[in-house]
Amino acid sequence: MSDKITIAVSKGRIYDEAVPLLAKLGIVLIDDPNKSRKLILDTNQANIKILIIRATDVPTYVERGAAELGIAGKDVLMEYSGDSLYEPVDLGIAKCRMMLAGLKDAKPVTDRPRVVTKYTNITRNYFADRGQQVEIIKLYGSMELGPVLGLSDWIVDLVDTGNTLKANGLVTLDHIADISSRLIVNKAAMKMKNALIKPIITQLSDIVENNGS
Ligand code: PRT
Ligand code: MG
Repeated sequence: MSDKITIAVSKGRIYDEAVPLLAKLGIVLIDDPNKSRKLILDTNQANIKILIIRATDVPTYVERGAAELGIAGKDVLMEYSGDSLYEPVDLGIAKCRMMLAGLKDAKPVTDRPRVVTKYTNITRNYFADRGQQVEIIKLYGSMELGPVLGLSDWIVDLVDTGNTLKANGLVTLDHIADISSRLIVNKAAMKMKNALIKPIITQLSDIVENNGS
């Protein structure tokens, strides 16, 4: 059995908030992804590497065992269609809310409102639960433009400060889910490398419960 552990993380806000958490476990990055083009980063522990990939790819790498562990937003996990991942710890980082939003001075919507989003599964489930017919239009970014340019009535997107919505004349209409990042674990690795993975889970849970101290 290999004693190597690879942790998949996305660059940006998750990486920025994950680094201090990992440091509390004694896992310290040697390479800086903001200065290096390396995608597999060394840490101070010879058997632990950090993989830097796109946020939406993290569940795929972990489910298929290319990485034993990963850190992924609940939004990405809710949208992901695979179902064989363990999700043992809510890390409480990169927090935001999944919201339905629309134009501030919107006209009443038609019987089949159009919704732009990059989260088509979450949006489909949300409206199915409410028994409301909608037309879902997939976009990969700048969702806020949908209602502004008449592409859609509503958007489903993540909101943190609310500044992006406000700057585009949009208001929130409903709260769909609270979002934070989770530790995810490959199922086979959980069995095969339990001696390495279990302490990481336990320590991370303790750190999060004690509010990061
Ligand atoms: O950028 P890339 O396409 O590679 O991937 P990504 O956009 O998924 O990565 P990144 O780093 O932007 O987001 C990673 C994770 O951070 C997401 O999956 C969420 O779990 C989490 N997160 C937390 C957020 C936000 N807060 C957030 N505010 N992700 C995105 N946003 C965006 C939001 O989509 C909107 O465009 O920020 C804007 C709104 O912010 P406010 O502060 O103006 O409300
Ligand atoms: Mg982004």
